[in-house]
Amino acid sequence: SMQCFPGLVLALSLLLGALALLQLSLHLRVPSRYGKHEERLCRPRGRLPARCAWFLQELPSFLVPALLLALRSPPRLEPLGCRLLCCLFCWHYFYRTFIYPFFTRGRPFPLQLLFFGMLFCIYNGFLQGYYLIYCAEYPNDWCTDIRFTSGLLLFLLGMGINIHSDLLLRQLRKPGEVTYKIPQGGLFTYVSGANYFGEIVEWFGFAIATWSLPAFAFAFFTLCCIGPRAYHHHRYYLKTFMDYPKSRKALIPFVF
Ligand code: NDX
Repeated sequence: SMQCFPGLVLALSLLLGALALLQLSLHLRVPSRYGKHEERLCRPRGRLPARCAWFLQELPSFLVPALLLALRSPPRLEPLGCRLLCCLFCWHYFYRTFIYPFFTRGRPFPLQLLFFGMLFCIYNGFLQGYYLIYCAEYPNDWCTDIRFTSGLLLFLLGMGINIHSDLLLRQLRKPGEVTYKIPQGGLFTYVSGANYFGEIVEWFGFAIATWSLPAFAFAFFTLCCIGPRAYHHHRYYLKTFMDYPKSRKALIPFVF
């Protein structure tokens, strides 16, 4: 059976951190070309309907850790690390893979980005899963540790904000519509990137609750990936809608 190679975890986490910096340097000025930041809309080739695309892209993030768990010798859910993986990471990606895509009303998604997105999800699913199953060790009273309780709270809060904001965005369109409107309600009252804010809070919560390098690397990647994207959404709205609420910030309520 598999065992823990701390060097592998360290190397993969550092590489994830490096990918985060690469992502930041590539997309700080120019947003990733999907959704509202894609110029050539009338090129149907090289795209997949949003539903298939998000399903396929996010599936490995659920499947890889779930497979790693299934391959583990029983009792599979005995160590706390495995339970954390199962309940937090796989729970989020269950939502993102099996629920979110089936309700999305997004535009068709570019195949090329889908390919890299899938690779990313395989990589990250393996890293988080491998670490929590084979490497993580927690003291018996971890569940009452302030890092665990506060991290879990942040995770749940972030997930709630993320799911609620995704729902508000979806309700802006009727089925088949592809136009953009001003998001209203929930945290959108304060920021343009409410769904991104929730997702970032969620993964920093996960990092604090698991107190692990791979999880901090992933939280950092999320910040570098969708933080700038929230800013680009914000600029898009200001440019497009004359009546866009002036007090609304890009990502962090009242701050930025
Ligand atoms: N997928 C994470 N980099 C990404 C896909 C692309 O889950 O090679 C990161 C994720 C990947 C990226 C992923 C990683 C980096 C990649 C990149 C491609 C290239 C890049 C691989 C994996 C790369 C290097 C070189 C470094 C390796 O038509 P539409 O789609 O715009 O409709 C939208 C609609 N909507 C509106 N409708 C009406 N009126 C409005 N005003 C509207 N505004 C939006 O709402 C969508 O249907 C929907 C949501 O849109 P949007 O733009 O707000 O969110 P979106 O970016 O689509 O994300 C959806 C959810 C969201 O909850 C977000 O938090 C989460 O997924 N997410 C997204 C991206 C990354 C991520 C989470 C994470 O890092 N944890």
